[in-house]
Amino acid sequence: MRISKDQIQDINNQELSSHENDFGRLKDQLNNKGIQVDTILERLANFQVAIPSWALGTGATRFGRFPGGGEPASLHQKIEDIGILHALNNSSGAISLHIPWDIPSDPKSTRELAASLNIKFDAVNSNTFQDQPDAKHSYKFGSLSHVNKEIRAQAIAHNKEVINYGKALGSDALTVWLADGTTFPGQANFRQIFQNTLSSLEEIYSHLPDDWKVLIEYKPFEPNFYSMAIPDWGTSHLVASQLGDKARCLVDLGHHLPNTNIEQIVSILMMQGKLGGFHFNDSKYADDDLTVGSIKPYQLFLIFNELVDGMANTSNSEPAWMIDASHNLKDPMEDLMQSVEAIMIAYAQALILDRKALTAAQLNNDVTLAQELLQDTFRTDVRALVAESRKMNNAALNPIQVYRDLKIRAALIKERGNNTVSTGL
Ligand code: PSV
Ligand code: MN
Repeated sequence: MRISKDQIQDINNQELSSHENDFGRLKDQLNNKGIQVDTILERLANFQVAIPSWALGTGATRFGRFPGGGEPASLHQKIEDIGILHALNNSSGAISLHIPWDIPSDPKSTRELAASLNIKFDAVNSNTFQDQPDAKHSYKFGSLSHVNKEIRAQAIAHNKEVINYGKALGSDALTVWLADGTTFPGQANFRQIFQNTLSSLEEIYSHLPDDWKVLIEYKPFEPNFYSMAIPDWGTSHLVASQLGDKARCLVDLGHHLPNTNIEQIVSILMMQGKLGGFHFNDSKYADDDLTVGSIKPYQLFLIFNELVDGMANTSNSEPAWMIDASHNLKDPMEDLMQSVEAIMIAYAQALILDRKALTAAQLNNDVTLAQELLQDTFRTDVRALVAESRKMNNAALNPIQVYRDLKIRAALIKERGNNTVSTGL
């Protein structure tokens, strides 16, 4: 299913005068502060966040799953869903594939479909956290870190295969997230886990094309509850540094113990040129995979503040952005639109922050002024700015409203039925 620009424009027209009032007021307010609104609009319009191929279906907890209807049953249907999102918000122009949940068996037609919807292929993800039906060896006790060389070899071969799939699609990064670790003290030797993981990754690294990156994702616990092979940014950085320049760290917002200062991690990794990937979500307790910005929007803004500062003032190239959230209650498409909106708002706020004034306040140890500057920016309602950047690209002023007015979920259910199941967790 596709939606046309005309369908979007018809609904936009009903909102136009109210949007123009809101945007006009905001523009005046920003102009008065000497902010170049056009440059910001352009940066917002260029910002693309990848949608993972597993996020178009209903998620689950280990207690149950309550699917809605019309889930995409194939990779092509998933790409079509992302095409709808991208047509509506102009910011979802990339897909991140998870192998083997979504194997591109016909890369040429997959590439053609994606190109026709203006969608690029972001990082490809390997999966050695589940056993596949045809697998010779089990990953129950680890994959790249396993004590058994043959099992490590199977996991290495899988990662190389994922790189090959990515090459066929035009992707340029491999994300490795390992569930490896231990659940009980004494279960394994920490140094051996680290050394096996590193030497397996070295072999995968040697298979990377010259213009590729490997992104090393860390996570403190789950599914293992005593230790993880790559539990934190320090270990991720250690591994990435040992591997070489094509290896970078990946920050997933949900992969930190409560109250960790993620913005500081972002700042230091960017200073080292090592922040390669970013997974957005939000959480109250652990890796809750909730809608971005639904719980801690101020933290999201503070993180974006460091991202924008790092992109301007360090040699760190722009990280690969992806939403890594699960949708247990909401329509996945609506949830993804809410996440993208939260990301764009935080990004826009970070772009309008008076950075010169903040630096001056820091140099004067004016703590009060520094806080005023941050909070004044955070409390600025920039939604009309984000909407204007969409309007300039013929996308929806209000994506969720257009999605609902066009009754897209009902049309997807009509087309695909109520019982299709999307691959993923
Ligand atoms: C693991 O929790 C993770 O964040 C990794 O990025 C996986 O690829 C993804 O979630 C699976 O849903
Ligand atoms: Mn993740």
